[in-house]
Amino acid sequence: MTTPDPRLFLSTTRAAELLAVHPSTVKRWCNSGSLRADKTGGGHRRIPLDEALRWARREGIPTFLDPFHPWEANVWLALSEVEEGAGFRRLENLALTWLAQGESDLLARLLYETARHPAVPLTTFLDRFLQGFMRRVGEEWERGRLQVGEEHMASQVVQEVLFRLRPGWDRLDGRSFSGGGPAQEAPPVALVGAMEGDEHALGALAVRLVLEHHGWRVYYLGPNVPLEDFATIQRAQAASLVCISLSPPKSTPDVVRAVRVLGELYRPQYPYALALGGSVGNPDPVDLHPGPFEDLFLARSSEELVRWLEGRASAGKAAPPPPVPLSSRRIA
Ligand code: B12
Repeated sequence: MTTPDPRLFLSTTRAAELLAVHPSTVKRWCNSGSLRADKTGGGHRRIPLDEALRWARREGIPTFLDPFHPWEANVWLALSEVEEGAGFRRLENLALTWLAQGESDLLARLLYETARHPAVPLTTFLDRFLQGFMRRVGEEWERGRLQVGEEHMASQVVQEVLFRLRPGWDRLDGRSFSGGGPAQEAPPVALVGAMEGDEHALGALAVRLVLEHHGWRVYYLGPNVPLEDFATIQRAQAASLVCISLSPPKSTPDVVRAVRVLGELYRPQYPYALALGGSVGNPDPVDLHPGPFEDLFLARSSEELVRWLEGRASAGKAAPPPPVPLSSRRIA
């Protein structure tokens, strides 16, 4: 017989977190005998997870584990590992299992709840869990253990989750996703898209999400965006930041070309910083002229982007000029 995982026996604090009540309330329920708790050798209460969930259902208390029934314990253990700093492997395994079983709703819930978990900052979710999970989807597909359709299903689920995570996605009152209301200062504007010839969109969507969570208004241009379009729309929207995402096999030569072409199309009266990220390779500084940009930045993760933006903000970079109406835009 195997010993049950001790993490399935909750302290009053953990049970209180799960049930969204104060620990003293959990203790009161235990003392009255209505919520069953065992005692450790040291006299501390331990509430079995299944007992806590049964109690929650009986009392009509919703928990974030409800949508995963009957797999609550699997999700709980996988998230416990993340909280303990043991990484995302168990969560990835669960996500891959549900993908292979066609359980796309469970997969979406798992991604969504992980992203909202207090122990998982947004950039950690994107750079470690999401990127790692999709890397494994690619590997499983290469080994013939996942079909192309299942890889597409994973991409679709990720897109839907990245949309749901946008700040204010469900507000229908006309306020922007970046949270800037009519009474607030106009938010800085960024363009985000994937490199021309690159059909991978999730990296760019991840960058949009991070920028929106940092108060940017983002024009998301999608995958496979011609470099000229970045230049035209940057001016039309007076964007102060252009972010381009590259996925393999894109690499150093594509970075060098993007910087050169956008450098040629740059107009000093519409200054902006350029960030290229993802599969950027290791360009030789000799090949990569910094060009006329306010700043040029190469990154492999959303975490690096945030640190760079924070550095720029504290250095007090200039505010962007007012937008040019779309009708008056000209490339020359
Ligand atoms: C999903 C996927 C697809 C989907 C994309 C769907 C979609 N809507 O995006 C589709 C089916 C379209 C696709 C197509 C192809 N794919 Co594909 N794909 C993948 C897969 C499995 C996941 C990529 C992904 O979404 N990752 C998740 C995101 C969140 O991670 P990310 O992009 O790395 O972004 C993170 C960071 O890089 C960074 N970041 C990204 N961009 C930016 C930008 C900035 C500014 C900053 C700061 C940071 C940043 O932040 C993000 C968050 O951490 C990868 C496997 C892998 N190892 O990644 C293969 C993979 C990239 N694909 C591959 C291939 C071969 C192809 C195809 C050529 C297949 C074919 N024969 O048609 C085509 C290429 C089409 C084209 N012209 O681009 C190969 C590339 C191999 C290589 N070295 O060349 C891979 C590695 C799979 C493999 N193992 O073979 N693919």
